[in-house]
Amino acid sequence: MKAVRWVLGLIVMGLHYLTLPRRGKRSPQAQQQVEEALTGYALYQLPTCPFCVKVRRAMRRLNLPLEVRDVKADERHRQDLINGGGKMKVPCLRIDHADGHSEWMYESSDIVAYLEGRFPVDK
Ligand SMILES: N[C@@H](CCC(=O)N[C@@H](CS)C(=O)NCC(=O)O)C(=O)O
Repeated sequence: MKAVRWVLGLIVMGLHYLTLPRRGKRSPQAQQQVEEALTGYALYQLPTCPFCVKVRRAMRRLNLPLEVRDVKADERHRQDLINGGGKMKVPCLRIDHADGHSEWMYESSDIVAYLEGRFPVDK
């Protein structure tokens, strides 16, 4: 089972790198504003999880260099996800709001839709 998962992960990563989407464009000022806003965001994920790859591809398409936290490589991130989000499931987008509370968004499609609405790129 571990070997099957490893091979599938390799295929997912290979396809991802072979078909990397083009980075979206914004004016330099708009990009700077976006990057400042992104300091409150982090994606909890696993490198070869296909749903996480889907979100990372959207991040690239939308030119969103937000922090990516690997829940397998770092036990603290795993614990933060379980304690804060309530379950060990990835991908999960953490949004730290100005009033101090954190929002934990699960489901790759919801995350992609949120990022597309919040940080559109120029056409
Ligand atoms: N419908 C979810 C599926 C996410 C999912 O199944 N993630 C797997 C990793 S590929 C996971 O975290 N599994 C752990 C679990 O469900 O407990 C999405 O689109 O985000």
